[in-house]
Amino acid sequence: MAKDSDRLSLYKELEKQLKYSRFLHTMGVTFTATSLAMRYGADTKKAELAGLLHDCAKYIPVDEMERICEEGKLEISSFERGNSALLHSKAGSVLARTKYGVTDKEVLDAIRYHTTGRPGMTLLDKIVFVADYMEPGREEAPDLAEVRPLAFQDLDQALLRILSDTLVYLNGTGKKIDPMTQRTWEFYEKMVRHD
Ligand code: DGI
Ligand code: FE
Ligand code: FE
Repeated sequence: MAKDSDRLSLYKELEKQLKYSRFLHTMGVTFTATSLAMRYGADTKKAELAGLLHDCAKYIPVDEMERICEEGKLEISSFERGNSALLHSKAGSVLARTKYGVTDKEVLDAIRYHTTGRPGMTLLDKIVFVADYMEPGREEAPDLAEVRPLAFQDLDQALLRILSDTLVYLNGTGKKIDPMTQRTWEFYEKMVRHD
């Protein structure tokens, strides 16, 4: 994304590739991530690029997502297999590299871990993860009115709050928790409570 014209063509391409509601969500994540990057001194261009591409694989059939991950040499755990909610982030990071020409590892990792997080997230990982949850188009989560201002005050506190609420939500729906989501929560629970 060296030139402004390249960036504009990426916006146009994603508008074509995504359902309109997903494109609007993508725009929301992009400008929210960019704003958080300004607040926390992260690279705004990287935040923009990761926000734009974070859900680029969302509408690919799940067997195709698996094929993309395998081609990209990303292992699929038995938990992830067949689960598009978990695989779209991994497949998205491969497509960001192979189809959209992203070479920056930080951007690729922020896309890859945007659904589960990971222990020891980078600042960019956190920004994309938090922006995905709180962008203005999101309405589902009950705690958004608190999370949104908190994200601009204390990013780690907001991250822990989102992880905790996601676990409660997943338990409520009977969905199984991915071991990576669980490990991420444990990591930040210890870190944020004891610092
Ligand atoms: O792609 P988005 O809808 O913008 O958001 P996302 O990438 O955070 O994906 C959210 C979906 O992923 C949502 O349906 C819940 C699901 N999810 C997140 N963590 C886990 C999970 N599903 C399972 N089974 N286990 C998890 O740990
Ligand atoms: Fe996603
Ligand atoms: Fe998203």
